[in-house]
Amino acid sequence: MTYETINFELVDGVARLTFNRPESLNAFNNTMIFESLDAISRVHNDPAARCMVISGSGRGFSAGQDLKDVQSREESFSIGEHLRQGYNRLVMEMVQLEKPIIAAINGVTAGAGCGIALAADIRIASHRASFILSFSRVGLIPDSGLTWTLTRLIGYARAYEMAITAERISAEKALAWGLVNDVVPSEQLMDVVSAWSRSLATGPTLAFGLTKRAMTGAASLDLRESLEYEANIQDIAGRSHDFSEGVDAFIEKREPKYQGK
Ligand code: T3D
Repeated sequence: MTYETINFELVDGVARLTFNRPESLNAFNNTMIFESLDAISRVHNDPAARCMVISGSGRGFSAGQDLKDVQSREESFSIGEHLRQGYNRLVMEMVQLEKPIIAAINGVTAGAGCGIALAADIRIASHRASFILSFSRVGLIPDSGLTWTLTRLIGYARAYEMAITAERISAEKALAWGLVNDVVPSEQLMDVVSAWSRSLATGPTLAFGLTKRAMTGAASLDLRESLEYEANIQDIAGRSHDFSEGVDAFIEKREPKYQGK
């Protein structure tokens, strides 16, 4: 499938999705939402894809919902239904993708763009990146999973502050608050992300995916239930090629050759 609003490629186990509407700082129109969903489903279905990188072209990561599209909506338009059919599916597909997703946050990210960035597993930000919960500026509440992801990452007080002030949070503050894993000079961003993605794409992909399942699932479990959930999931990891390869490589004092299964 050729795409209008995103670039997508799969090279050496790394799937790269780049939002490509730079004239609007990669604001989401419906086409970009559905093309992104299609790209994620390709990553899900292709065993050759072992890691995913999401980024934006130009100076933005994503400015959230395209507000020019909002102006042309009919009166009967349901934002709730738009969320259910679009952003909600995108966030769930990202969280349920059992392969690591890195958000390479190249610039400003606002509104639903923040939701997409926070649905990734690892966030590496350029020093030029910033985060704005711009919803309240247009009279909305945070969506795209942010009431869940943001409060868990940085706590209620900071999340609520970000939501009601809609102030721009710098990359440095985002790092201090635990919103991103690292901040690097903008000219080094893609090199740093490539090093991460190469390493993840040659790692034990099944275990990386099961770790995501276990940690996401644990959010709604108590300790006893989490222990049982871990035991069940570890049973799956314990039957993998990569587990026996990892153990053999350790005993034989050599680098493991993981197949991701
Ligand atoms: O509707 C539903 O389905 C519900 C879902 C809601 C989810 C949401 O995401 S709601 C929040 C929507 N997003 C925003 O409110 C952010 C709007 N953008 C901004 O506040 C600013 O652009 C930024 C703070 C992100 C960046 O500011 P700055 O000064 O660096 O750039 P700029 O000059 O404002 O923008 C550059 C261009 O991008 C500009 O176009 P122009 O004038 O050069 O032709 C601007 O209009 C365009 N742009 C930026 N954001 C959007 C956008 N165009 C459409 N939609 C946008 N969201």
